[in-house]
Amino acid sequence: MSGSGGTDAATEADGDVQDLTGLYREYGDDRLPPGQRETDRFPVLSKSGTPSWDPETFAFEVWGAVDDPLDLSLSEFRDLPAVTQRQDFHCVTGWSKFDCAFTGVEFAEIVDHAGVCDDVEHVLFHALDGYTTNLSLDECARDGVLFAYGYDGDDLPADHGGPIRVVTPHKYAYKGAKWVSGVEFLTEKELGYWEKRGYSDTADPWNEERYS
Ligand SMILES: Nc1nc2c(c(=O)[nH]1)N[C@H]1C(S)=C(S)[C@@H](COP(=O)(O)O)O[C@H]1N2
Ligand SMILES: [Mo]
Repeated sequence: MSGSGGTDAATEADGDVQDLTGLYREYGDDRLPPGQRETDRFPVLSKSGTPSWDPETFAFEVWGAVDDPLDLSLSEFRDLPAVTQRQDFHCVTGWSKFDCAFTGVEFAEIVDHAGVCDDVEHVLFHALDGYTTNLSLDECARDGVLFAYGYDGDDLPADHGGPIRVVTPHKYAYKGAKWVSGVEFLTEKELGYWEKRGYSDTADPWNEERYS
């Protein structure tokens, strides 16, 4: 679970907020990764604008090498156990936003529900705008990887990936698919949208892994 498990009543009235902002200590002394500048804004970065979706028909699907493929409505997804975490956000274009409060379902929760097969090593996330991004199963299983539907105590804004997005505080933010609609568990790696176009597959911000 989270490192310190601190609480912050200012960001979430009805529960504990896990503090993951100390995650950088695993990588070095600096919370701000090299070559990044801190911003108070939360810029929007999307390859092709914000897709539209219907809350009545939206489905979160899990398939691939799993025992129980999932097909969850938005309300079913929101019924899963959730956490709120304070964590930092690092965009490969050079900005970082500290102290984002995301509420959502931990990756491990989805692994449990779907019964991921033993030989799975890779994950490909699919999104409503056709975006994809890949991570190893180990990288997904870390604290901080959430399917977030809340931000700062409200619904996650559509521009930032609502109804559901992935957040990956230990990676550049292109590893977190906005408008995530599907998770595919794979025994062989498949590269995602930016990974195919020359961005780093490993994407470690403290090691400045921006390009491949
Ligand atoms: N579906 C989807 N997810 C995406 C993207 C995208 O274009 N489509 N862009 C990625 C990139 S490059 C970044 S930096 C972050 C930006 O998230 P934000 O717009 O909330 O700041 O989303 C990532 N996830
Ligand atoms: Mo990005």
